[in-house]
Amino acid sequence: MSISNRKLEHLEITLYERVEGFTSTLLEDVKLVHQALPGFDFSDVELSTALFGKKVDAPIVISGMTGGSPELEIVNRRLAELASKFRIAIGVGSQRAAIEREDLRRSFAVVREVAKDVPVIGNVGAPQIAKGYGLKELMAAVQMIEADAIAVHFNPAQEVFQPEGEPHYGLSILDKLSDVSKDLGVPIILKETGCGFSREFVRLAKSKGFTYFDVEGAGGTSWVAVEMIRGMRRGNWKAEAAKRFLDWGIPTAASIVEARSEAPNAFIIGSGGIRNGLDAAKTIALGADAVGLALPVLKAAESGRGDEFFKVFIFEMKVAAFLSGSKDLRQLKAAPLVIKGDLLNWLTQRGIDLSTYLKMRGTAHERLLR
Ligand code: IPR
Repeated sequence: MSISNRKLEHLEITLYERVEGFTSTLLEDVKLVHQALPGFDFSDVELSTALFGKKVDAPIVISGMTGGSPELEIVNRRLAELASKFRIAIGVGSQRAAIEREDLRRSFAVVREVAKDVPVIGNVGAPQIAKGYGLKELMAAVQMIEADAIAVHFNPAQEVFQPEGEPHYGLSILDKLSDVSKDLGVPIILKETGCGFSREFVRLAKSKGFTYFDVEGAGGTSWVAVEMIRGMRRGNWKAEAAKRFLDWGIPTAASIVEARSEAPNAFIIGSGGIRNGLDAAKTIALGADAVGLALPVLKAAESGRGDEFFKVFIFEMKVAAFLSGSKDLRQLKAAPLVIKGDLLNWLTQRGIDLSTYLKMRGTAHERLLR
């Protein structure tokens, strides 16, 4: 099957089949502590910040989803219109198809055409780095959309169940990327795809100089489910095994803490199952600098409810900030939190001391907020 047809099938499956709800983000185990006297008016809450050198009205990224087939240009156009209107960042789906076939570039380039003044994030897969992509291909991806940063997606769980998958995940990937990053001119964001980054991964990546992470933990779209469905349609034997891995991965809330505890000064995007503005506020308070979300935006945009979606989402974020006594993002990053249940259990077993962690989170990000 061509890459283009796979892109169309991915979009159709994520829109119309069940691909989420197999496990939790564990954000329900995070409680922001209510403050009866916030100390300012609701209208004073300010969420604006800078991401990748550009001002945004809120620390929100429409995560990279699609592109790579002519039919997908309209989908990316709708997403870009939302990014532009709400002045938030936007990513594109894997650009591999268009790096390999120039005629597919428009389906990505439309994002920059429409979202002129907001951060736009490119995207290529780590297996392609393992198989030979280098500076030339990453430059092509950056130039295609005048990207402000490029995400390299790590998707071993998806590739291993993908009927035509390429689970190439040797350690050399990070070394090659680290080399490329010296001449690329834009930051490289290491991005998981629904299974989260562990503290071991972040420690290793940090030792090689990486400072941007998009954790995309478990609790949102399962790409194992997407490939299971594709496998079932083709009678592929791996589909049966995929059923056992539908809830695989590090829950988003746990992954944020794992990442931040290893990299206090990194720029961390919290993503994976963020479905409303309260989730988003908790994500920031837990240690993320920005939040990423995909499927709910896609569904809202495709049904003409994108404006309404972001209006409510940003309102909810502001309400959570107001009621936790946080006038801006700096205060939200240090807002009092109670962590309970499975998340507390997870962090304890992973050797993360919560009182030490809660004291260190929310410091020293400003350097990277350029
Ligand atoms: P490629 O890079 O091969 O086009 O990506 P894919 O089809 O294996 O998966 C893309 C979806 C991921 C990024 C969640």
